[in-house]
Amino acid sequence: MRRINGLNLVGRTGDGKSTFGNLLLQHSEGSAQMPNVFGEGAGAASHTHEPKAQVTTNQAIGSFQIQDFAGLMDTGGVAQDEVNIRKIVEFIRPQGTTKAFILVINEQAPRFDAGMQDAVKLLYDSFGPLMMRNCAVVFTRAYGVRSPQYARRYLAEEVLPIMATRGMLSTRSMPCWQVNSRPEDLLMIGASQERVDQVHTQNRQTVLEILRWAAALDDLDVSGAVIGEYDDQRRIRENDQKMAEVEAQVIQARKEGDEAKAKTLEEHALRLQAEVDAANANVRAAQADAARAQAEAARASDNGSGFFGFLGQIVGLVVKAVL
Ligand SMILES: Nc1nc2c(ncn2[C@@H]2O[C@H](COP(=O)(O)OP(=O)(O)O)[C@@H](O)[C@H]2O)c(=O)[nH]1
Ligand SMILES: [Mg+2]
Repeated sequence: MRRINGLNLVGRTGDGKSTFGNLLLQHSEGSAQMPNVFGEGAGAASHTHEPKAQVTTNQAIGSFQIQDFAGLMDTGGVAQDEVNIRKIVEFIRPQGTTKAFILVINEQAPRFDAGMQDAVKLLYDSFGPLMMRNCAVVFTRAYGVRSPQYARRYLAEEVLPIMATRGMLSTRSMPCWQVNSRPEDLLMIGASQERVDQVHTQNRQTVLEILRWAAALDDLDVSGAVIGEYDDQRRIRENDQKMAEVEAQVIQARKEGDEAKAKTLEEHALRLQAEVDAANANVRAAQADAARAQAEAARASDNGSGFFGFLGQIVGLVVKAVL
């Protein structure tokens, strides 16, 4: 199967997924000007729109398929959310693997509230814990008022700990970027053309960074994604099942005296075993990470929650290190 390298844009309606998708297309190709493929703005923000995809190739980095989806946490409510997330899962699963999920958040009104948490959790429960390793955040409408440190802190304090308490695999270091996807709008508030050009240049650098980040990721296996029903144990069972089938074929070939066929099958079995071992190790590592993150989050809320809880932990660690 041709590898698709999907970059999946998810987030709240109106936060700028489609506009950012167009920005990715515009800057990923050499100097080519891509038309705006993804419908932007109020009319296009309808909560029922179908997934849209567009391939883009950067000679140095690779080919990616930008995939734009209807908004999470839509005005259509929880039921519409489920419909939309089902569409995301059904669209991506047949692709076999995917590259990355990009959670798009409007920097001017960043809210990781209960509805958004539910939506992200549903995605997580559909694609599995490894999804979080292929996940990043892009803050849109970043007008330069909030620093990159602010963005990272927002993630570390407001998003990742909540993910952990909601049982999602969490790290303190999810990559994030800031963009202003509509630099021309700055002219309307009196910015100079020079400033606009600067933002274009920054956007281009950011887009290339994101593509490089995505290119370096391991593919995420999505072939077993079912909405809300990701099941590690089932995946491990399925892998073991595949192995058992090939081993049975080897035995059968030996019985039939077909040593050449048995050898070929055995080589196949060895390759498969390596794949299965790697997949299982990944799943177990993700489970261990999730358990650790949960325990950490529980400790943090014992120590007083949020930033100061986190600070307390760091102080605790430093004290331990000194002792
Ligand atoms: N100035 C500015 N406007 C943006 C930015 N991102 C999105 N918008 C505007 O916000 C509105 C919603 O964006 P859209 O991409 O349709 O959001 P979606 O529903 O998440 O796909 C549109 O009018 C965009 O022009 C940004 O980075 N800067
Ligand atoms: Mg849109």
